[in-house]
Amino acid sequence: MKIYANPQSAANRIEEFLEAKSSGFHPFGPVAAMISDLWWVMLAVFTAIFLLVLVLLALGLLRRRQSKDPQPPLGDIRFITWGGLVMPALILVPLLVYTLITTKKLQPPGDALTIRLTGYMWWWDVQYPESGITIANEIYVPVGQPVRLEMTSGDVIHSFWPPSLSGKTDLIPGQTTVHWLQVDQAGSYRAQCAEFCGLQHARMALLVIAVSPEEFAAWTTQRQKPMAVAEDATKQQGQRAFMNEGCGECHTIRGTAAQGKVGPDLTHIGSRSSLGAGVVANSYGSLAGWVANPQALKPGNRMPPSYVKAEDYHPLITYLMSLE
Ligand code: HEC
Ligand SMILES: [Cu+2]
Repeated sequence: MKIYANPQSAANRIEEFLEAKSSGFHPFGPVAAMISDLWWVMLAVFTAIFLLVLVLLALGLLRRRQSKDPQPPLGDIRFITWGGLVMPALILVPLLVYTLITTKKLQPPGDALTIRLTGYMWWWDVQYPESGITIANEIYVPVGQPVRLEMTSGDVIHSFWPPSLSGKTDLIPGQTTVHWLQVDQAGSYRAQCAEFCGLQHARMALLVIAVSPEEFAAWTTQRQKPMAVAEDATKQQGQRAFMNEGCGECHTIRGTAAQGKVGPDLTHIGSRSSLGAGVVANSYGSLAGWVANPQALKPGNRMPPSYVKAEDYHPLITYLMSLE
């Protein structure tokens, strides 16, 4: 896992998405492991019961009927007591206790790093209140540290689901749901919106990127800088175009007049691994394509087509890619 020094290389960003782990069968942290253990125990117990029922059914079918009585007696009361009351209680009560203990353990620990996650149609806003960083569609976390997620929604109900890190948690408008996770191994992990939320629900992905604590500290320092200084003429022209075309009505670039809150924060768009919440890997080409016609890459999304002048195109994209 690297924090990109050079935004030009699209290849490793594609890899990042392709290699992102996303299987609930391979937990990479304690929260996912607890859920997965519980699931395996339940699967084993209920498979055993299912097989037992099938055996009893087979025995019943094979056994020759003893009497010609059209209404056979209800059966032995002991069979009903044991099979209908005692056995289910012996199986279900321990499972209930196990589930309650797991649920208790799923409460976030006190010393966690807080991240605020807000779902929008169809992207994720990610804020680090302790360091004042805002990014979108990816969450950087330090390996081995509990992360407390405070989640809400800006429009409809969404659901955050990183299968190899934790279960699903709903993001509900007007409410804050709290959950936590911890990643034990550096790497990228895919998360997905798991609550149908409209046209582009399926393309509302999110990457959880786990880096070593040292890399995370470096990342934090780097992302805290407002990326405002467009040092050469091309980038300055690009920055002017951004302001003149109304992009700043919807997007924020910290340190500039662009303070819009309708779309993702673009302060560090140059280092984003993907565009459109996982639709394409971020590169000069895909960024130009996105700005020219966002509706082609992600039909129905809430960014209107832009009318950037031909001569402003290259400067605008160069400027945005330089916002590492
Ligand atoms: C009416 C509001 C609006 C305007 C105006 C607007 N955008 Fe967007 N933009 C959005 C929204 C909403 C998204 C998120 C779309 C999605 O992924 O579903 C977005 C996404 C993006 C992204 C992808 C960000 C990411 O992390 O995936 C870029 C880059 C972008 N816009 C650049 C621009 C530029 C450049 C302009 C001006 C030419 C502009 N936008 C104008 C609302 C807007
Ligand atoms: Cu959704």
